[in-house]
Amino acid sequence: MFKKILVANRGEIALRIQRACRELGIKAVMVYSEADRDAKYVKLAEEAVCIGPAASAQSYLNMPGIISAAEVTDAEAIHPGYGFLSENADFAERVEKSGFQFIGPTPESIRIMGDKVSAKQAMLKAGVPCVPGSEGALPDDPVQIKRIAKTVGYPVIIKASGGGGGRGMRVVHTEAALINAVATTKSEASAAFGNPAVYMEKFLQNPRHIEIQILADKFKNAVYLGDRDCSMQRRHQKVIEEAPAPGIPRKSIERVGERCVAACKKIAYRGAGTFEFLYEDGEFYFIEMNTRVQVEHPVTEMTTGIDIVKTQIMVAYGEKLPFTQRQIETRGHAIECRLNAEDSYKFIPSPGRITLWHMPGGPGVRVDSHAYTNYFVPPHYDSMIGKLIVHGDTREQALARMRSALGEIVIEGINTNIALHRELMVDAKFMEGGTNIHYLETWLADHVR
Ligand code: MV4
Repeated sequence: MFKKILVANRGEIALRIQRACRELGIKAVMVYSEADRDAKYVKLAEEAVCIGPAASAQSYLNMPGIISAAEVTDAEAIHPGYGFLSENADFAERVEKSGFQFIGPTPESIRIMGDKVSAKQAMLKAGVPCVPGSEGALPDDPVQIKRIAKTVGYPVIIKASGGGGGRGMRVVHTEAALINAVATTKSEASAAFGNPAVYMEKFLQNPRHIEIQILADKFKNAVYLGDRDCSMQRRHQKVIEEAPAPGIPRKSIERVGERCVAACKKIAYRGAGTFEFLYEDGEFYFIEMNTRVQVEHPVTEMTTGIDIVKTQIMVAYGEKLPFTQRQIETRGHAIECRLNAEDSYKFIPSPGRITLWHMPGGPGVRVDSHAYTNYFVPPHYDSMIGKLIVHGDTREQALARMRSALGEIVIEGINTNIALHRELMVDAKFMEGGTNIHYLETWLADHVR
């Protein structure tokens, strides 16, 4: 096994990776910005290297700085976490060219999935169901664009090939608006992603966001670890995630899971990955693949008992997956609430000193956070300061445990979204299960003056 891994990230995921390393007997080298100098996981680390000032562009996105840190500390591999450089194919390539193992898929896989047109083409070819739409990027000819839209049927959505995660999209309801919408999306895409290519899909009006977690090794073994429902979101930021997705027949999940596994084998995918789907009227439609460990991975760890981060490290080293699909069983229900340093209803970020941090416990309760009493939440990064995850035998038990756990939480000194979570856990529609991607935003519009 690796003797030393460099963790190229911050916050709760840096701590999560450090814990996986410790369990595997691997030394973790942490890199940190000047704003994260006092982070506990930096003090707890075997080694830590300051890679620059607070601004991400000069620290957590500084490729030469991170690779130099790996060189001076004799690390053998680099774990990118999520966000920052985790889905940057050029970084993965530079890491490997410098002689380190990138803990993630190959640069080629990252590149294919980063380009949404090539990702969709690869998935279509591998038998994964996709949203009906243009075959590849849209042509320039307006007559042809109109013909494609007519075939797909309005409303359609124009998406930037270089986009993803909700960036660079435009819904079009009529032919009259089509050509202008395509032109605007193209010029925005060109400016934002350096790639003007756009594609078209049928616009699904009320879907749920369901994703499939997969793990694959370097020997074309791949498994799926079940599904997650991430429909509770606001402005493309997930707020609550759960596993399994309530009300979806297990047979449907098995079918789509098997398609994802087949696709992984076909493209020789390795590492952890997530297939994102829209789910509407009983059908799955692939939209994007994420080639990193995700924020919400713990709900899957809780229902499968599999340590996703440890497995990422093991397969990156070259070990075979230690389980087959038949050995994977999901048990019970898990829910995750993202804990954000922000106003519960206005969503204004609330960095600053946490004067009291009291976390819940008890059966089936997990807290993934780097925060503590007296921790200073820096203003330079994402507002997520931790995650509260609960597991129960049933969704009802998980909900009860989440309510109880949220009741025990005390965070003083900053504003948080705990009050929002407390309200959502007693919301009749959420308790019923199966709310769509618009539910939370509609709820907020009705509940917040
Ligand atoms: C869509 C869609 C409806 N129809 N595609 C937004 C994020 C990006 N991953 C894809 N997104 C969407 N694609 C078609 N054909 C609606 C969304 C969408 C969405 C998807 C998942 C989670 C939240 C969302 C919020 C708004 C729109």
